Amino acid sequence: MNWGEFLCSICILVAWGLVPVYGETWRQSGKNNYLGSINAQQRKGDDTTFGRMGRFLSLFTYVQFNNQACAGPSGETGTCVAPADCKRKGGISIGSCASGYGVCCTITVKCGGIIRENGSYFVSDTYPDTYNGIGSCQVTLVKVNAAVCQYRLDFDVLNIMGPETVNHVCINDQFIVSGGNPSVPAICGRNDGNHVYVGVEGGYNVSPVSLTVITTGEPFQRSWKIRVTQIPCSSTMKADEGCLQYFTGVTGQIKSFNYDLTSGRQLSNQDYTICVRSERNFCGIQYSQCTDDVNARNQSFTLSGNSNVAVPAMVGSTGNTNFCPNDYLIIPMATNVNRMVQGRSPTVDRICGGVLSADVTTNPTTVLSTVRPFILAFHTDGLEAPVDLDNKGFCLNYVQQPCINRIQ
Ligand SMILES: [Ca+2]
Repeated sequence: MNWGEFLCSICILVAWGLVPVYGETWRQSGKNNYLGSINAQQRKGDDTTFGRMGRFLSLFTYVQFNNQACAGPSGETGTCVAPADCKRKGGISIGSCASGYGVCCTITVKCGGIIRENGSYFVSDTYPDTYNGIGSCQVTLVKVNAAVCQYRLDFDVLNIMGPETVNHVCINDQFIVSGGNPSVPAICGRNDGNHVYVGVEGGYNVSPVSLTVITTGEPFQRSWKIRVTQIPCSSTMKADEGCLQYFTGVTGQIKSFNYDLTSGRQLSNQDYTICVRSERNFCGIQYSQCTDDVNARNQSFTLSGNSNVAVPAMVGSTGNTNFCPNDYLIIPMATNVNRMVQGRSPTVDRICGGVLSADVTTNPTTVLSTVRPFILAFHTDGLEAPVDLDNKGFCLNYVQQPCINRIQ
């Protein structure tokens, strides 16, 4: 024990004895107070009055944890709380925080549990081992306070059985979110690193949101670890209304669910909106399909057609043979970058086929949209074979375009 910890220990012992007398001073709603180190301001002579005990308390102050997010050495996230609070909540310390006076507390909740702490993880009963059984594993989400408007679900790991191989429907395993808004499509397969937002009503006593993993009889080594972040209505991380996915930053990468260049299959029955926050002084956004170092031909944008052969980009909702009636990505008023203004075709909204382009072409092209807010809408129907084979969905890199540049 060093000198600071020694002082702190004495301070805690004395202070707890005073709590009944000075209770109101110690209680601050919604915060975890914990007596801690010598306060820097007070070392500078800033004397806070606590009545008769002022001089005593002027030497010490609280470390206010305030449920700040923290991270452990392996990248796991948690909440910075007093050690006793972590234990009381059934959490595990993954490191220290608040100058060593708090612990970074991570809470994992298994089947049948209730998630009521910000940053908790939903895991299988067998976690960290895989789960290979039949069943339904559900947790219920409860808001930490009335100011929470959304949950963000980060799939640190979500690896369950993929869709059947004919129509790519999730008939085996499914991850289901119920009770929130917008509705989350049934998701299956491999989704590590992806995320969704789930909106909830304001206030308390709202209808509950539950997360369910349904697993069926086929043998499969399933694993999931889903981080649940509670987002206040006033947060800059709050997604715009109706956005199932929300990306921030000037650059980023967007993938459809179960996207994997080796074994992934585009999921059927999808219908959702992806939003990218317009960063300050950015007026446009460019999308280009990701690289593919697995397949002989780039298959990072394969939405319709037989992906085992070269398929051109298809555009529009009707009018020619290469249009997109069933599965498509909507990029509002999309146009190809560097297309000559003279002779330019009208912009398109729907894109499908086997490469990303706003023209019917076999060459992948960077596509520009200047419609704000920046959104994409993804739709797939319930059929694939025999026309649509082995499509993988999409992976797009985006780059926002500054307003000072002449767009196009
Ligand atoms: Ca389809």
